[in-house]
Amino acid sequence: MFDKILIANRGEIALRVLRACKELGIKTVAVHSTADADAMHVKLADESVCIGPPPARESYLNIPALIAACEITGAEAVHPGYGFLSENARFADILDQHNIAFIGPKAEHIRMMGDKIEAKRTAKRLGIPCVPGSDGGVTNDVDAARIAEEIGYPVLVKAAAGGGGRGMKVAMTAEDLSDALATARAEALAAFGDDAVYLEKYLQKPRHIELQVLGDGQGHAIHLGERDCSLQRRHQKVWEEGPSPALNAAQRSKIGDIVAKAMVELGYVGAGTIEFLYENGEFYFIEMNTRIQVEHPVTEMITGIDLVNEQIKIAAGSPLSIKQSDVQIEGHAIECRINAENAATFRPSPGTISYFHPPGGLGVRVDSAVYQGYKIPPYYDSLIGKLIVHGRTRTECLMRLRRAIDEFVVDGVETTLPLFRTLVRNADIQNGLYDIHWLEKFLEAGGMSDSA
Ligand code: MV4
Repeated sequence: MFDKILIANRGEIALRVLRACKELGIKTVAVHSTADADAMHVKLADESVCIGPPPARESYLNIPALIAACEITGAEAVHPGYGFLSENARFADILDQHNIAFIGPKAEHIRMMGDKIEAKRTAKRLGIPCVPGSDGGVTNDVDAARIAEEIGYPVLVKAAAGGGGRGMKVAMTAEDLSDALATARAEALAAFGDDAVYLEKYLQKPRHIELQVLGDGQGHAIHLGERDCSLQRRHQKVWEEGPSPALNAAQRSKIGDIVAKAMVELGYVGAGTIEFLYENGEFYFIEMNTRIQVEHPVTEMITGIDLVNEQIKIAAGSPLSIKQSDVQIEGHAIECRINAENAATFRPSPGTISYFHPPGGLGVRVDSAVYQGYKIPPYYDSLIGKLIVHGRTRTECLMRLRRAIDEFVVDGVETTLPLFRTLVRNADIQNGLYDIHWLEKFLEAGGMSDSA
């Protein structure tokens, strides 16, 4: 096992990783920008290193500074958290060249899944059901038009280097296709420096359902059920829950077995998430994330498995200690992302937290790195914390969530808590009847206009 881990991140995920290290008896090194000298992850770590000025590019994304911090402190491994360098294959390669372990998958798999065309080709080869579409990229309008006719309109043009919704354009009919291709290509080139695009059948009312997996690269891989992340705004998830209100145990086990077998065949190492669109009872692979995700606590609450602890043990070379039959989905969990933003307009509200009172009690978990008197720096994301609630049933979970939200007090900055107070009382949400467009439609219809 590692003796010392450097945590290449900030905020609540840095604390989350730190807690897993403490439980394993591993020493921790925090890194921080000059804007984060007062951050909680710095206070709680055994050691800390300042790695640069506030802009992430010069600190949390500064690979030479991170390598130097490892060498100065003698850290043997780096946990990247999510965001920043967590899906940077070059960073994984450079750590390897310095004999420092990357707590994550092989660089080759990060690279493969970062290219959405390659990811889809791999998924298809491994027997994972995919959205009907072009076999690889489309290079000219004539081929694209022929493929679009085959799959049927509407079609979606997607950037190979994309993900998270950037560089996507819908063509409702053949007349729209050439514009959609040109716009998607231009956006992809500007955003990613790569204009490769591919085509998919456009699914109009899917849910976003993702499966958590763990692999050890030693012949074992398991799935840990799904999270339903359909409630999002501008590709930012807002509310995540598991199990999905749309699935039953047989459906879960069928798709779960497919992805677990695929991960064995791939030799996947560590934690990963296979993202699907789900419509009319069918799963369609869209992407794979090769990191721990923001919403991982949903899975932890319904399985009782500490995913970060598993990531660390796997990176240290241990074979998976959990068999598929050990994974039992128990009860229901919901996570709300509490951001320092106006709950109706989503305008960021940085500033000082003058009062902070998180909720508690049975089945209530708050993953946060803020404290009373903490000044939220304007340089990074606006996540104040995550409220995760577990209940024996979805109904109990919703009751408990309603109570926990009402108990949560954050003063000094605006937060998205009022949004959750509204959502948890909404009939569609209570009935689990929502798709990926539900929240944006609800907001456009003035669902939060009283709070604006
Ligand atoms: C789609 C789709 C409909 N059909 N693909 C958006 C982000 C990227 N990860 C994939 N995305 C989508 N891909 C096909 N073939 C609709 C979306 C999409 C979406 C997906 C998940 C969650 C929220 C979304 C919001 C808008 C569009």
